[in-house]
Amino acid sequence: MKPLQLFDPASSTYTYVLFDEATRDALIIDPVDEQVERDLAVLKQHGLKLAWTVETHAHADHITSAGLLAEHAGAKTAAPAGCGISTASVQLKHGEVLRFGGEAITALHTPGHTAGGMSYLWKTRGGDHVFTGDTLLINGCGRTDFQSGSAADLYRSLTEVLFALPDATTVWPAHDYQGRTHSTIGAEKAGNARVAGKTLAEFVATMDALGLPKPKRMDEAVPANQSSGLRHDAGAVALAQPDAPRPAQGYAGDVSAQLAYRWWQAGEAVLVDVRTDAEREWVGFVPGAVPLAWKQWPGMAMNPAFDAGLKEAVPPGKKVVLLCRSGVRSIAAARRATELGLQAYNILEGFEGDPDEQAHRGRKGGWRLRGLPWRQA
Ligand SMILES: N[C@@H](CCC(=O)N[C@@H](CS)C(=O)NCC(=O)O)C(=O)O
Ligand SMILES: [Fe+2]
Repeated sequence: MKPLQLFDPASSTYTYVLFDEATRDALIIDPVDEQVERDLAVLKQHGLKLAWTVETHAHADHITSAGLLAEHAGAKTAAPAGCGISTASVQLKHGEVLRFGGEAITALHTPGHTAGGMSYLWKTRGGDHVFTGDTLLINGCGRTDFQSGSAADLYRSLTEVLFALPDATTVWPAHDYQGRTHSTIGAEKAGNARVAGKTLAEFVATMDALGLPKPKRMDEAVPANQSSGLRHDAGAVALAQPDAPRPAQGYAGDVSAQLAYRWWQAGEAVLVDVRTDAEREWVGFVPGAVPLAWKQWPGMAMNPAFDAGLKEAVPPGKKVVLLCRSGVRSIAAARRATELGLQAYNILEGFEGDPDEQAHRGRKGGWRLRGLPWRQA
């Protein structure tokens, strides 16, 4: 098995899709926000279900699409525990394993480029692969002059952790600026210009003398990546702090699932489910909700299909209550519905699949509201 290797030319970033050939469960390493549509298309083309998004570190040069992929593909987010990525649902420690179908990767703490950075080892029948982030690049390595970087730590990560792997292990870096795609541990150990045959002191002197300019997007990218790429979404911030005042929030308000349920039962409100068709299909349908996907991809200002569908679904005089999985898209959609003249509410916290149904995911099982026995037989 080999990973699918995808490239973002703007930042020279490699994104990797790993999957189990039998179950089609997949994991994506270092996805880039501008490439989210491409990545969703790749998943679809290969018939994959995205189980995890994984970061090697909090990147300084581009913004992750982890949060978007969690929303659009139902993935869970994982990141190294020491990277300050507080929104990731799994905070990985050294030696921990992430499973996707019958496959698994193991987290290896490889600090130096950043203090929390990790590499991931994927052992397959066809050979071993290591995803080295910016710890080990092809004939190079990540810089150590920002984000708690340390040349001495990087030297130890390279020589004691990565170079301790078998020589035949394929190396898949997070970047290459010269069009190279992969290498091996054996080749890097023997010939890497920065570290091969160098003492710690020589390596530190080389790194200290690099004098590279700061990445162009660093000030924007690091904080964004520490919230899985969702920092511009006021909804995500509001949900993280539900009691914070929200001036000019742009819609009628947040309601509990219970209140929404009562309005819906009484015929006062139309319930609109803004998740994608694929998500509904995979995670489950919400009984009584009108399906109307809200697309919130980068650069997408207009959503004409949503506008038209909403006007058709909501008769005059009725409220509209919007729901999604985590409550991010439903807030954006509620703002849009308000602009269209509707009295629009957001369901706080969104919906989650019924835990009893988890074993049967993909079977169009019923959903339930958090804390409410609202199920479809
Ligand atoms: N020119 C790039 C910056 C590239 C850069 O600094 N890359 C980091 C990885 S985030 C690095 O470690 N580069 C190592 C090197 O260029 O040797 C930008 O503005 O984004
Ligand atoms: Fe980096």
